[in-house]
Amino acid sequence: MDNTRNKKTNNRPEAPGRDDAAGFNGKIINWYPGHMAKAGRTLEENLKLVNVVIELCDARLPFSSRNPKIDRIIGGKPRILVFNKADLADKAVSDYWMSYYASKGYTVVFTDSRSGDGVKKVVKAVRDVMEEKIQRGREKGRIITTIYCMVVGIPNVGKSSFVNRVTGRSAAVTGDRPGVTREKQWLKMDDSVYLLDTPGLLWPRIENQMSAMRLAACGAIKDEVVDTGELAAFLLDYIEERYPGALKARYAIDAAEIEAGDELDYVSGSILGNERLRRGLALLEACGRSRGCLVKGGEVDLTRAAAIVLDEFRGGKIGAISLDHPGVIEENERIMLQNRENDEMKQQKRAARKAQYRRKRK
Ligand SMILES: Nc1nc2c(ncn2[C@@H]2O[C@H](COP(=O)(O)OP(=O)(O)OP(=O)(O)O)[C@@H](O)[C@H]2O)c(=O)[nH]1
Ligand SMILES: [Mg+2]
Repeated sequence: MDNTRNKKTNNRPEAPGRDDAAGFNGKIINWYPGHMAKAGRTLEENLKLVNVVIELCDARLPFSSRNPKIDRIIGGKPRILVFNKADLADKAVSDYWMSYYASKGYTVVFTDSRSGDGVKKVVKAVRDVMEEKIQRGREKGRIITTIYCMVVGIPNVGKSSFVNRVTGRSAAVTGDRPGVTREKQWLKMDDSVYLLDTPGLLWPRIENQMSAMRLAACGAIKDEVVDTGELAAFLLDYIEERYPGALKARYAIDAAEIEAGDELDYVSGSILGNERLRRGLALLEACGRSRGCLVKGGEVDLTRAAAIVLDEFRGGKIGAISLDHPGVIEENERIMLQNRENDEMKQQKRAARKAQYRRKRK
């Protein structure tokens, strides 16, 4: 992005590369690189070896950090929905999502893999969801003595931290267990519950650009492929709206006194819409000024300011903040409908162009 605001320029950030981009700025491309396809195949193989799936999500994003195709991927296997990084999320919003998913029949646990909070509850939940199956097996004379699980989740939700924490970094267990011959290792969660040492990587909900923004804000999408200025503007506008006072406490800025600029020189076509973008950029400029991110002429270096804000948000320094508020499901439906309509329109236009071309050639 251009470093300063209020300066007319077409010097937009370079368009992200074709197969490794999330974009924003009105353009979304296929984010996931080729290795995701391989990861998907490995995941499928590993899923065959386990009885229970631990779906690890980000507690700040109980909707956006879930894989949209997860049900199809794991099929009918028992699953525990674990929301990690609960220490960084707003407790009241987490409670909402807890009831929401519980009402849909999910077993839900919130964890903090850094302190270990809630982690033991996951082991108990795994036993509980298997109880019925074990009982049914017993009735048929089949004794199930060991439960095998695996963790699946999108990038950066804390899969490795969770695996380490829940197994107490126990030594990998080898022996007569499924997968061992294929060089897979099982870690002990307790005497009869084992966890595959390598978590499965899933892709997040990127078709929805608002979810993609939230994911990027939490670090699940690399900064290199998004516009960090637009991202920080989104985040600050959201925080000011939902957590009034948080920015004042952290950056000593008074949102009421900050005037949004008239000019929007860049990121036109942002999903945020001009009004939110203007407000967010004005807040970003104020945060940058307050932190001394200035360039010659006293203008604020927005790229530096954005890096500070994003880093502090991710580290929980602005407060315990949830980005998926209860309205995101309806918002998602609206966006997906809009996406479908746009796709249809594109197809119609393409078909019309083809027909015209054919007519001309005749
Ligand atoms: N505050 C907080 N930070 C966490 C928690 N769990 C993990 N982290 C941090 O989040 C970052 C990512 O954690 P990882 O365990 O590497 O996540 P991952 O899902 O294995 O990441 P990839 O393998 O890159 O997909 C690290 O900086 C962790 O310290 C948590 O519960 N709370
Ligand atoms: Mg990892």
